[in-house]
Amino acid sequence: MKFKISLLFFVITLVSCKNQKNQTKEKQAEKLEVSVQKQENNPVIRHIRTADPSAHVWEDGKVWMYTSRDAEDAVNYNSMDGYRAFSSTDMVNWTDHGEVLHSKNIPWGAKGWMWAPTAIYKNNKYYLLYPHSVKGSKDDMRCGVAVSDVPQGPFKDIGWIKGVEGQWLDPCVFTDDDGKTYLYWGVREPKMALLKDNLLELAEKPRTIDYGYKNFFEASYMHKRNGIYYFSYNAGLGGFYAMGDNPYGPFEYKGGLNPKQRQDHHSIIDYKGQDYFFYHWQGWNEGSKFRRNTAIEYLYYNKDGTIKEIYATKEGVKQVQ
Ligand code: FUB
Repeated sequence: MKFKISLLFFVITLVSCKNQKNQTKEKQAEKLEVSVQKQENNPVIRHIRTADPSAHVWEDGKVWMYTSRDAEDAVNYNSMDGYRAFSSTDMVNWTDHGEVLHSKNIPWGAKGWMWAPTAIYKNNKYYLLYPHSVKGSKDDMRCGVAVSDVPQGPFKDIGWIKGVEGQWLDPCVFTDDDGKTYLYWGVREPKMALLKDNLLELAEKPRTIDYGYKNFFEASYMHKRNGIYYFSYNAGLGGFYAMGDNPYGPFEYKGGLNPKQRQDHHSIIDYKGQDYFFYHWQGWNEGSKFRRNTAIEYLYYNKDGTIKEIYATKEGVKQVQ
């Protein structure tokens, strides 16, 4: 009898232990799921502050991103100095290739004032184009050009684009399927022109872009998908866009792209069949308008080619396998 009771007690203990184990496993699984759902991938670069991301998928199949740099103690944009290159194959883990161009290596340039860069692969070389102030002046901003044989730099300055000296802000270069490269730029009034292949001269007189509205402020961007040309920009209070059927326009205004972002300076790529939106935001670790961080969101098109509005998230995008 004594033996039977002990055996019963042993079985009950065994069953309850098993139940407890199962419950713990379930709880652990639940926790894992919650932490997977809540994974915060934005901002994508955290060891330094980066802004104005110019993203590209180059010939090596990797995603490359060139950014400007915000100082940790910045209280204005004058102290922005030195562009950086980052690469990734999965959109979440980024290799920092370090500084690729600094104002001290630009013979004509002032210290600091290294604003939003853009990049292009042409003539079997990699180029950075960047708005930068001339030595001794802050108003005389030009569009510098620097070149490298490899995407990770360093880039060597080769001068500025002739014929458009003066107020320069935020160049964007776009190469169409026929190999022609266009330059977009401007503040308050967007401008564009065909570039010569040396990238140092315009091939025609600049034109003002007709985008069907009047809210342009800065950060012109051009990309093309399925024969549609998308001209996008920041209005100072959000990102907006317009669509057209050629690189010159006129473009038809379509409204918000990233409409709640005070300033975003975006770029757009397709990587492995998914579209991504790169931009900067201020919402992380005591960020401010001078202490910005690069972030990424998914971008989705509607059937008619228009773009679904994008909003900044902490989750960002998931790792590509
Ligand atoms: O990063 C400096 C300036 O702020 C850029 O040139 C603008 O696009 C804005 O992001």
